[in-house]
Order: sequence, then C-alpha cells, then structure tokens
Amino acid sequence: MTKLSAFLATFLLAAQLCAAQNPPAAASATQSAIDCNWLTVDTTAKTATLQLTAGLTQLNGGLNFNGFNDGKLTFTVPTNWTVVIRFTNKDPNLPHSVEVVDTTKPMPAGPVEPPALPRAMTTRLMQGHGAGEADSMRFVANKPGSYMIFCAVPGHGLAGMWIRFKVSATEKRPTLATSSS
Ligand SMILES: [Cu+2]
Repeated sequence: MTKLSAFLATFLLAAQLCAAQNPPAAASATQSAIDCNWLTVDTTAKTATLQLTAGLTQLNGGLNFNGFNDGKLTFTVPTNWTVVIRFTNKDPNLPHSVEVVDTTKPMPAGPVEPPALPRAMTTRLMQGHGAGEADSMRFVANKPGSYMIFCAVPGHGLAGMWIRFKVSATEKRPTLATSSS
C-alpha cells in the first residue's frame, strides 16, 4: 500500500468511527456535539491525544470542557495506553486547570494530591491557566477504572466542570462519546 492510500484508509476509518459516535441530528440541535478532531489515535504507539478546551462555549458560565459539563462527555482509553491531553483555556473570564481524579463523593472542592493516575494533571492546579493559555500532560492509563477529568480551581468541579474518563480493560481503541449524567 502506498503512503497516500494508507493515510486515506486511516482517515476514512477514523471518520467512520467518529460519525458513529456522534449523537443523532435531532439531539445535536439541543446539546453540544462532539468534534471529530478532538481525539487523535495512534494505534501503533498506543497513544490517544485529546484536545481539551476549557470554556469552549458559554455553557455553565464557561465552566465546561469542550462544551460539556456534569459528566456529559466520556473519554475512554484501553488499559496501558498513553494519554496526551492538550489543554487550552478559551474562557475569557476565569482561569482553569485539569486533573484526573477518582469518582469520589462528594466532589473535591479543589486540587487532590496526588492525581488518580501518576502525572495526570496540568501545572497550576489551584490558580489555573488564564484565557488563551495552554498546557499539556502525558501519562499512562495503567489502572482500569472510572475517573473524572475535572477542573481543580477551587469550586469549579463542584459547579459541574468535569467530564468522565474511563480506563477500560476490554475496549480495543479510544473513544469519545456523549453520556447522560
Ligand atoms: Cu475551572
């Protein structure tokens, strides 16, 4: 197979998988939709890269990731894959950060030490990153379970700034899907 056809085959496969995960047209009119470009998958390196944007929309006063709050978006990766989260804050009003924490109750009010998976956090957890700032993290999803990707700036998680993160022993490839809370 030529490089170009290999590229096209990969692209088409990704497009099909992404389309299958999107909500039906009727649903997307009333709720945020998943953008296929957010998740990039390298099956050879077993690396899933997620573009995670704080305050992408005005939903929940900007307290959202990619336009989702309260666990309505679920990012799933197979066990032992490498996860890269490229974080950007587009909220013009508030600083935000990102940390992977356990799905404990009650919701943590601020930063949790240590994160649920080693190195699964941005810098400046407490103060957050201001408008237009970016940070990224890389970690290995070495422990199956259900987690939250939450904003550790005090009060933001409690206000609904979190999505779901699952490390699955059975899934074969990463997915991004809407979920009901
Ligand atoms: Cu925040």
